[in-house]
Amino acid sequence: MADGLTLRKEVSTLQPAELAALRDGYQKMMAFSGGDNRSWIYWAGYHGFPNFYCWHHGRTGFGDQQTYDLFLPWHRAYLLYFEHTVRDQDPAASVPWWDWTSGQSHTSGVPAAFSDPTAADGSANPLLQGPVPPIQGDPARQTLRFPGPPDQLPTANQVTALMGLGSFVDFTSQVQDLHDAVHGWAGGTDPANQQRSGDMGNIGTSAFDPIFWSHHVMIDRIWYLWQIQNGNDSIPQAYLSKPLSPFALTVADVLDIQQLGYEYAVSSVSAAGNSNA
Ligand SMILES: [Cu+2]
Repeated sequence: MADGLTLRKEVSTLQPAELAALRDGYQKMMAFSGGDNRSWIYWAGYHGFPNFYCWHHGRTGFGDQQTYDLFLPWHRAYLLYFEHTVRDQDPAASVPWWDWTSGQSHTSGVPAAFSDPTAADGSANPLLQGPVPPIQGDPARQTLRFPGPPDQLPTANQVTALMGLGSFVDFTSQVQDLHDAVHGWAGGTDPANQQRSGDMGNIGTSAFDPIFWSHHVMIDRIWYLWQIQNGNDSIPQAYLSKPLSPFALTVADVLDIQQLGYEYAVSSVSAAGNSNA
């Protein structure tokens, strides 16, 4: 783009060349071995196994007995670094959001971009599955999904209701509940083996599934739309200086997405029926 911002789009609106660039970037990351800081396994390993840096719901730990919920800012920083890594492999790629409120998602479930076994050129689709390293004696493997019924995904009305929450603390809690529901929906349980569940439902391995990133871009975009409507004044003061480890950013550093170098496309497929420009 002319202004140098990376434009994130809804996955079903990607042009063939944009989808090919995304697949190329992911494929190249997946080809590096796990110890390489350009690899899929390396980046997914910040969220869950083996490093577990991710934030979900409130917790203490800053030495002041206060509960903090850094879910939204932490994942914004994480997506930013991940997207830089993807773009190092293919500069034409950006990480799209998956609008799980869309009519298409409520009819077909997981978007074809993520569920097709092959890419346009007939090669294996790197958005279908991601590599998981050996964990506790289990061998290396690929991620699995057992998605639920499409009409059980959260609705646009549920997202619209969140926009009316004036308090950041309320908003972050309730948007996480929708986020949790989509993780559980996409992971699901193997109908042929009730003991086996999909990775999206498991904090330890969800980030190895390529759809994780587009689910979190959807959440990040909902936060961005909420920020346009509600501003940042309700974020508790004590949050602002908190570090988003292991990233060299604080909460205050990630409040302005344009300053971070990216922007969301205005889309007809828009959560909350909101267009933002
Ligand atoms: Cu998540």
